[in-house]
Amino acid sequence: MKDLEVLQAIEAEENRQRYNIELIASENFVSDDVREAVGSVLTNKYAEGYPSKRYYGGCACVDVVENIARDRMCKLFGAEHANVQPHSGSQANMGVYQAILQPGDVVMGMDLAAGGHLTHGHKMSFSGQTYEFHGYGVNKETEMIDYDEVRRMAHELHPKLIVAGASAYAREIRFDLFKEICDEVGAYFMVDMAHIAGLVACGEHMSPVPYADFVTTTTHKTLRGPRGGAILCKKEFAEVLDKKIFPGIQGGPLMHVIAGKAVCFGEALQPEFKEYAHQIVLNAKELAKTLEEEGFRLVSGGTDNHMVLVDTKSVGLTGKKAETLLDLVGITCNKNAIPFDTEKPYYTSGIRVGTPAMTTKGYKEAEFRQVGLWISEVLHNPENEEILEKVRKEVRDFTTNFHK
Ligand code: DSN
Repeated sequence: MKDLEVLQAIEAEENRQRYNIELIASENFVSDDVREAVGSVLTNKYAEGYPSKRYYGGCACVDVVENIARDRMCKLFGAEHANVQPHSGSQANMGVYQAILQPGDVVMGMDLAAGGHLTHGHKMSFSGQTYEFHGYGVNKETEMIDYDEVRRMAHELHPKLIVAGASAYAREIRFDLFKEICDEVGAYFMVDMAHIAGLVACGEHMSPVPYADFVTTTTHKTLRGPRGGAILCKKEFAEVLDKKIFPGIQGGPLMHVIAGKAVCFGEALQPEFKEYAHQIVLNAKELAKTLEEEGFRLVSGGTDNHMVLVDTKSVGLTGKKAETLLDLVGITCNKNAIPFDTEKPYYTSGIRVGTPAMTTKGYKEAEFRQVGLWISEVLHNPENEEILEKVRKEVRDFTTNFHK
């Protein structure tokens, strides 16, 4: 690259990814093939429309790519229809809302404060500003979704749509129960499976596809593809959904990213990916066990998926302080609100740690146990410079030897 200013920043980020332990639950490391697709000449091509129905000439090659992506995604999840054009998870969610809702319609989604996502009705997001969202949370004792409470709210509010899915929830989501509730009140059912898509693809989490009218996702989290979004739906909604994505809310699709999605779905169809997804869950359970043994309180007491939500107040730290301390020693995670948090969102009372990225690097239970011990050493000794320096060096030595 001739642009040295940009090159230097990219190289610095390459180093950060090489030597840090990446525990952000929504991040991953894509394969060289995915990167090659995303960095390909397909970035040069306009292709508004859909395969065989484009508004530009010269689309024969990108038509092939988009068809491969759609077919593979349907096969991977056993779905009837796929739209692989959403630029992001947020756009995927917007596309579904616009396909079936009118402004002001009543919708239920999981509260951001309880582990939901901004686009599930937060007042600062288009979702909460356009529709009348009502947030459901988790039970105060179990810190898990209270399906009786969701049912009670649904019968009271008569929502047109119920949204399930979360970005900070470590337990299995019972899509079958959500579907029962939707049927009782005549609501559409949408699942945002962005965080768990890779687990769903491999049977490590209940699939929403048999139950939901629409399933949205991102492709870059547990699914380990390029940064982007996608939607699955039943055939009956295919036309209205496709029209909402284009021309409704997007123009030209990012064909290079769609090529990356096609490669990612192809990889996720391979037997090795099943092993990978299984290992993600084993690793999360090991990390949870280690942290619990080390005296941390875990939200909901453990994990069923790829992440662990840690109550850092249980060792006297805000989430922000914990995130900063771990960053100092080369462990990257994010502060995260925990249910019924009394701290402001900038500080929070917890951190979210996830296993997808380091499982890609080859970590198994033994490595994740060590990561848990380092987290414990740091967060139990926040003022001890000597210990912080010792862990920083241990992490650096370990990643230098272990990471490819
Ligand atoms: N922002 C993502 C996450 O980190 O969970 C969700 O889109």
